[in-house]
Amino acid sequence: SPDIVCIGEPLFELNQAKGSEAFLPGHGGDTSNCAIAAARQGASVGYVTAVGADNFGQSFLDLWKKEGVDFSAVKIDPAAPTGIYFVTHGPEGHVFSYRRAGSAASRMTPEELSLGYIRGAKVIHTSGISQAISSQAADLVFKALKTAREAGVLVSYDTNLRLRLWPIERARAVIHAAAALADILKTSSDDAFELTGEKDADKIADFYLGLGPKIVIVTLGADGALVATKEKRMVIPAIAVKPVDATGAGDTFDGAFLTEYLRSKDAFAAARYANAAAGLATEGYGAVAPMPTRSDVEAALLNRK
Ligand code: KDG
Repeated sequence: SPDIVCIGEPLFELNQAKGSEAFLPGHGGDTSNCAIAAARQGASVGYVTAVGADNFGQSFLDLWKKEGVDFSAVKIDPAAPTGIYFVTHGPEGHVFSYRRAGSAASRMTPEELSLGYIRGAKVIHTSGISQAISSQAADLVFKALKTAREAGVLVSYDTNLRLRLWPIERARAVIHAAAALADILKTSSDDAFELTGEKDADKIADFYLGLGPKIVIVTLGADGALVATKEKRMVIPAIAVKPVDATGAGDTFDGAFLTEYLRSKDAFAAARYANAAAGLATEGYGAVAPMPTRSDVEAALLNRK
């Protein structure tokens, strides 16, 4: 298996740049974004999902091939479409409109999960979105989390709360059950406020460390990210960027963080790297197109403060 195995749903993207009538085609889906971000940093990565036997599914297969993401565990479901979403940009930032109900990925079942692929990884990464798309997808994710834990594979989980996909009560119950099985838990101050009622980043970190993860990351938008373990915590400031679209920035953080964490086992150094990668990913439209490569991130760490 690849070192990093991501699990979830890719979404074909139609993104309307500010002041434009046209929608630019692109690729999104949080866990696919994470996989591609990790591959661009040089990691060995694979993806577990299902796509339809349609043009959008094919364009993802082409993309993963080009980016070096292993898709041997991707199922093609001839009876269901690949999910799509639209991104528009308003005064509050980006807005997502989903066309994903009944998608191929939402029809994946726990029985289809290749346990060997999970057990052979160094870390698996999944999210609240991967569990929100259907109850069988949620069950598949729980099975992957338990399989990974039993095999000594690290578990990374991003809360990625999307309240258009499920009600807060269910999101909270499922995400917190999953967080209790994670080694690395990333949330944002916005997600965590909805999920826990806490506004203070240290209290949010305390809450999630209390559920079991050894590393908790709370992203703080323009204020950077708080990285917390039981022994140590640190706020990593954001780098200077000219943001146009934050879509996929958090996923870029995840992919870059996991790549660096596997190399160095230093959560603070990995978060500093990931924070720079995420900043750069906001400087262009779309989730995947503006994701930086390793040399872009290394240059930004030297030149942008
Ligand atoms: O983090 C960006 C993702 O949210 C975006 O690519 C679409 O996966 C997506 C979702 O479900 O919102």
